[in-house]
Amino acid sequence: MARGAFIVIEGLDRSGKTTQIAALYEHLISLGKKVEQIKFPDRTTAIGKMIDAYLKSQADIDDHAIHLLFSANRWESVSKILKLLEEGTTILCDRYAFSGIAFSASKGLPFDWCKTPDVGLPEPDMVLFLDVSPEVAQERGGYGEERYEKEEMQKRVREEFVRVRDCGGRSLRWEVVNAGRAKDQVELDIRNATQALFNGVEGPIRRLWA
Ligand code: 2DT
Repeated sequence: MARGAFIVIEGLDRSGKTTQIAALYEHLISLGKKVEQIKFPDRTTAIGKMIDAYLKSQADIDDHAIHLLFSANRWESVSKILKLLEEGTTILCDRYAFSGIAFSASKGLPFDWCKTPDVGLPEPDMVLFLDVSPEVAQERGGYGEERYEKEEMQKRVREEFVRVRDCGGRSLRWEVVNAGRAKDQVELDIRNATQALFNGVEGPIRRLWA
């Protein structure tokens, strides 16, 4: 039996990640596929609660320490991810290690240092990067209240995501989707890009940057 596909959706705030993941999820359900949505940070765990307090500015945590907590928050989900994939379930994942590097590096932490704790995580079969300009994000109602939701930070993160893509390694499939267009158009692009994965994937789950 083919294993499930591991699909990660990355992007800036206001890029439509949540909407597009929900649309792809419904599409897969309508095709009768086994599919699960997960998201990082997973704010429900003990580590996730610390991250949540940090993002809401209720706690101050050193930049290095919070980076490691974001990574640990992924590692604590690895057994669940592998189990789902092995039983043939497609995973749609909202943010992953790529956000981890882009956000921390944009605060000035060394890029390679940021990458290290996530080396060896399950590698996605595809990363869809939903790209919007800061101008479009502003038109969509601007940013929210959390720590990183400021225009300057978002601009730097967008630049860091390009570096993250370029360090992806040979096997990583990274697709950029122009998410500045109408919702339906973006939805169609995402469906077309991911379609070949809907019946599962042959071969083992690779490890990220390993
Ligand atoms: P959401 O708004 O999607 O809940 O994200 N972030 C996320 C990091 O700084 N490092 C990480 O490893 C991850 C997964 C991006 C909350 C914010 O947390 C940032 C936005």
